[in-house]
Amino acid sequence: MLRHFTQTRSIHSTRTLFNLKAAIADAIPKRREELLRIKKNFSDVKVGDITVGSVLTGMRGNQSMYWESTTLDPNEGIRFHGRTIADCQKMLPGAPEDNGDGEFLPESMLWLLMTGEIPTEEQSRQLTQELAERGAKLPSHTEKLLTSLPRDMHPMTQLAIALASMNKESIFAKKYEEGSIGKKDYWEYIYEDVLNLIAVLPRITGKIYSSLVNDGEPLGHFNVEKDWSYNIASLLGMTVRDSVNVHSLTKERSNDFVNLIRLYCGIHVDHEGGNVSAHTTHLVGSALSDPYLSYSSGIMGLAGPLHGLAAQEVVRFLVEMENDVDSVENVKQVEDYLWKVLNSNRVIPGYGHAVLRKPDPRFDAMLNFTEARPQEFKSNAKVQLMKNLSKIAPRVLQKHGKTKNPYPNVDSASGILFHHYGIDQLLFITVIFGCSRAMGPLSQLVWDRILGIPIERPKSLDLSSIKKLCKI
Ligand code: CMX
Repeated sequence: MLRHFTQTRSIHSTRTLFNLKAAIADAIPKRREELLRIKKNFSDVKVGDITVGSVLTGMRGNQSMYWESTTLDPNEGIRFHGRTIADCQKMLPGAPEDNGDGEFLPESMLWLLMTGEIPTEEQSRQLTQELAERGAKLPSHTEKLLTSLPRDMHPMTQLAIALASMNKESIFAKKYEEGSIGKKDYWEYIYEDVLNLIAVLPRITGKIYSSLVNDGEPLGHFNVEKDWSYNIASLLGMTVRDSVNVHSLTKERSNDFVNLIRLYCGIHVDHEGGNVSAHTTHLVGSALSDPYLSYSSGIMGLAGPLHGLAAQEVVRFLVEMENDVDSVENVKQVEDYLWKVLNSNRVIPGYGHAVLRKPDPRFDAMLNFTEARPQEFKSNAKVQLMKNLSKIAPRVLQKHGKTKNPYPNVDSASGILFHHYGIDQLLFITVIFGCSRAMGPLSQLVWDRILGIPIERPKSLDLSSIKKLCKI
């Protein structure tokens, strides 16, 4: 179902601050004081025991990172400052032109991540406008660099390179080099970089996509009056106004695509701190590398097939499976295909999770998007296969007996929905994930500097230390 609109107001703040930076500044004294008090009085409280098993299995269950905005419950899924996806769909403001019928704006989510508060309509609009103003121009050196990259370079590599190149624009790096700022002020410059980085992502994304499909010629233009997701859609050539409308979408289908981007980007922003892209951004940022370098590193992690690239792999998988089976309704043939993959010691992309132990609520949200538009999706065999698979694959994976979570994760559905509307460049799909994921880890980076979280430096163990601990 589409979003049920609820008029909201800031739940903690008694006064309304329309500017995000001012709202963050307002929240700082209380948060700093709280954390300082906890550090001073409770530093000896035990969080848990780290086992040799945890050391040897990618630090599973090792609770050792502070993360402000999101927590992941193995059974319930993600919460954004305590709110579920369904809460966010009810409470976060959407685009004014949707009159309460569309998805919430990722900008509204960004406000929630950064402040812990549900933004009012006005606050959300203000942030949309601020991002549009900041994102109107891509630095010319980054634009030239992107133009010069080989067309067949993976789009995620192009995204990482573009972001790293913007380190030249970093206000934080400049101020730090000048020696003109003290620790307490770092966050203000990190914030400026973070907002500038998020703002320019639609442009980078559009540029990478146009290189892939249109010889680098723009497919649309950036409209400063419109929201961040709309501009992503336009620059992909998917809107009726502001773009060449590559697939001749009707107004309604184009609006649906814009809302798909809003939904997708709104719920992919963060998945607490331990996932590879978020953790990498936080780790690199802890060395005071600026947000461009930090998030460029996060993107390189997101580009791994066990993480974000699974979205691309799922589409490839569905395309291949559809060709292999007589009918996507043929359960026996689908099962046989899955066994063939498992028996050749490969993973089924889009299934399993390091933390979740139930179906991913983000997957359900993407599925709901299709259920709300039955006519749109009913004749797409790949979308039907994706849905059938979500019932068949858990049974097969359970029988296989290795995977701790046999259920679909978010990557199961997302790519194939973009593909449905015409984004058929498989390698490109994860770039849209990269747009969304910026919001969570980079909000954390702002708070890391506000709270003075130090450089991250866990202790490693060599084999002889482990043997000694095990008394071997
Ligand atoms: N298909 C086949 N085997 C799988 C599997 C899957 N989808 N998921 C896990 N397994 C296997 C693991 O490879 C592991 O095998 P070994 O013991 O031989 O090493 C075993 O089951 C146990 O793994 P686990 O503890 O259940 O899962 P992990 O925490 O190690 O890994 C994840 C989690 C996501 C990497 C894994 O489930 C996977 O590879 N899934 C497929 C790729 C994917 O969809 N990734 C996207 C995740 C979401 C995201 O980050 O975007």
